[in-house]
Order: sequence, then structure tokens, then C-alpha cells
Amino acid sequence: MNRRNFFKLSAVLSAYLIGGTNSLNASKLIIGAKLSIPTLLDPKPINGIKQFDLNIQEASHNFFKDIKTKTLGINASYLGPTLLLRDGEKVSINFTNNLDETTTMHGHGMHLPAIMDGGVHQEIEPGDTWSAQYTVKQKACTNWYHPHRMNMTARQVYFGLAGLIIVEDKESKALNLPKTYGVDDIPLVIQDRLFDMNAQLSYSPHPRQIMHGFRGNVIITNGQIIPRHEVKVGMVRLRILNGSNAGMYKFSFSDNRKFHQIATDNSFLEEPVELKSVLLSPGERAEIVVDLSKDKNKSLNLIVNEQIDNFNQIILTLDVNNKDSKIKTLPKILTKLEDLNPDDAVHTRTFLLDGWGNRGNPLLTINGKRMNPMVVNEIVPINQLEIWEIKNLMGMPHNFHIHATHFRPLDRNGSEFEILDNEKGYKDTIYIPAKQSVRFLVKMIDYADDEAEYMYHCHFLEHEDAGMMGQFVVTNNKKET
Ligand SMILES: [Cu+2]
Repeated sequence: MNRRNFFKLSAVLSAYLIGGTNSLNASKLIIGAKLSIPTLLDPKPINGIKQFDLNIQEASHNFFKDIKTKTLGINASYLGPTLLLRDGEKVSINFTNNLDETTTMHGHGMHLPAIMDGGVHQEIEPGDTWSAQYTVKQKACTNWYHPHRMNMTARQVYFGLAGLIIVEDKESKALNLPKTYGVDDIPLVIQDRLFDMNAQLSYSPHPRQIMHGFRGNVIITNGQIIPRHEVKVGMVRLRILNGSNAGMYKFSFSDNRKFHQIATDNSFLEEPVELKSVLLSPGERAEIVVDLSKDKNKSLNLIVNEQIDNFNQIILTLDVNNKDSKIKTLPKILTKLEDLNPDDAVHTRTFLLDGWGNRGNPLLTINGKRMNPMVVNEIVPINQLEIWEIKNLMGMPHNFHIHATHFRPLDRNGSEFEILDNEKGYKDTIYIPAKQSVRFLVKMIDYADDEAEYMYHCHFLEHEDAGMMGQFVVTNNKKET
């Protein structure tokens, strides 16, 4: 990676960054900034429908002191508000495109009809408004929204277009978990970014960066560099999204303490899983709870190890005050997930992830084909239990994301023991290291439409844009496979 033009490194930031080659002008760092919490939107229903009005706009954002960095944002200078949706609610999420370029807005992890998916076919032209209208019908989880324009997703996300969606249900309401948004239930959108000498976002990937994924040298948290957040003595919940284009993040605490993961992409885990670190590939989420009951008046750092470029960085400091939180323990049981038996699967689909350089124009493919929005690659009968097998043929990591619904991981490289305990929930994105394979159980339910496509793809955004994506429709016709 060419680091010559990077915004200059300084010793001061090095004190904050652990073992990295990051370089930023120290005087421009906003040291000790209070963690910015995206606004939570929970509008009162009008005629039974919750209306969310979201403006996609050009903006400028202060990543650094007294410097305006050109960005894109949604009702904000960078990223967008968090949308609170409850199971059973009717919603209309109205996106107005104030940019001078076409975009789309996809509800990542949302279970909804294909025409409301916000994939490559639901384009929003400049000046237009597009509404995702549906009834929320899924378990409590942390999802997100982001552009999904054909070949253009990576750049639009990179400049700031993304936001969280929190889905609540009866279970999440009843569980004795930290759940005060922005206080002890903290949303964290984690991304790496590259700033040029003028502290502007730099996104012009050369072919090698398309092939290997584009990564920056600074990891930002809700659009900030190493912010701090004050919490009470007790349990603290972090809703973490790996919102990067291509960064593989391993999260842990500075003292290597244990914590519990309570939820994965699309659901709670059945019971909390004890961990010392959690790995998230681009697009994946984890809700974790850390016990700070013995940390009165102390501080704790959350750290990311970026696995591909291999550097460490503090991404958040938690400052524990001397007040007592009401939540001191974790529930033993969080949810019950549907028991799916692989023997009941009636069809297996195989997806081969591959790619090659092609004289400086990387081609990335699934089953030998690049995404063609005019082609339906798979026709999937509704209510049919299937096994999807994803094989990564390349010597680099990928992941695999499907729209429409969630899946249950079955095995990796043929071994069920290679599925980690914290992957045993409902997932919509799964990591597939170089030359490895994964199988999962999946069933399309509720929404059939022979005319409207959902997508499946690698969620390394440069790979998706370079073709590693395909389309499927869900049909009521039993015979189609
Ligand atoms: Cu990929």
C-alpha cells in the first residue's frame, strides 16, 4: 500500500495506536472526544405507520480539529440515525436522495419483500424519494442500512452512507439486559479510513486494492478517532457493527478480560457465550456485554486488531464512574431458536467464490460469473429447507451475505466443530477464510415474488462491486430449484 501521501504521522497518535504505522498530525487529533451516539429515531405512527424521513446528503465532518472533511451523511454529517423498529410494526422508511448521483438504500439483515430490499434494482435518482414499506417480522437484532448501487456501493459507504437499525421484540423487551440506548446500550459503527494530506477521505482503489479490499490506516468509531464514553459500575452492552469496506476486525479489551457475546447478526444467541475476543468480517454484527462491576473509577480500552494489514488500535475508551448500574448479572437463557435438521434439507446449492487479475481489471465471480442485474442466478422455492455450500477457491478471505432472510451455520470445511459457539445464532453474513468452505441451512419464508430479485454476495465491498454477487428470486412454484 502506498503510504507516501498519508496525513502525517506523529508520535502523539502513536501513543494511542499500538504498534501501527498510523500517521496523523497530533495537534489535529480531537483527544478525549465524547463518543458521538447516532440519534435514535422512534417516530409515533401516523395512521398506523411509522414514518422515517431520511435525507441522503453531501456534508462535511470534523474527524480532526478545525478541519472539515468532505463526507456523505444521512440527516447528519457522517453516517445516519439509528432506526428503532419493533416486531409487528408497519414502517415506511423514506429516503430522499439529495446527492447529484444515483444511490439505493438496502436494509441489511431486514426480512422484507424483495421490492423493498433496496438492492441494485431500487435506484433512487437525484432529487427523488424512495420508501421501504413493510411490516417488521423478525427477532430482535442489530441491523443496518447502506447503499447498494450496482458497482458503486463501496465508494458511497466509504464516504459515510450507513446507519444502524435496532429491531426489538417481546423477548428483548423482557430480558434483564442493559438497554438504555447510548447510556449502557452503546451503538458502535467501526470502520477504517484513509485520509490524505489535507485530511480528506481518500478513496481511489487501484486494481490490487480492489483485489485485496481497500483498507485505511485509522479505525474510526461512529465517525470519531478514539472517543471516550462514561459508564456506570455494572454491565455494559456494546452493539458492534463492522462497517468497513474490507477490514477484518478482532475485538478485545486492553486487559484481555472475558466478556459475553449475547447476539449475532440476526438474533440473540440462545445463551451468552464467553469470549476474550470476537472476530467480525465486513457487515457482521455482534452484541457483547462486558462486566465493569469491579472497575469503579477506572478506564478500559476496546481494541481492534485488523487481521489483514495486522495492526492494533484502541477504538474506544470506557470510563467507569462511581455510580452503580442496576444491571449486575446476565440472563442465562436469551432466546430459543428454531431447530432445523439438516436431514430435512431437500436441495443443496453450491457457490464457488473465485477471481483473477485480468490485466489490472480484477474480475471477481461466483460460480464463474460476475453479477449481471439482468440475470437471475437462482430460483428458490418458498418454505423449502436448503443447504447452501460456499467454497472460497481463492488464497484470500471473503465472506458471504444473503438478503431476504437469515441462515444457520452448519459446518466449516466439513466439520461442525469449526462453527464457533458465537456463530450459532441467526446470521446473514459469514466469514470464509482463504481456501475454506462453509455450509449453512436456509429457508426462504413469507415473501415470494418471481419478478423481484434479492442479492447474495461477498460483503467485502470492493469484491461486491467487482462482480462477486448474484441474484435469486423466491417462488411459490415448488418445482423450481
Ligand atoms: Cu470477497
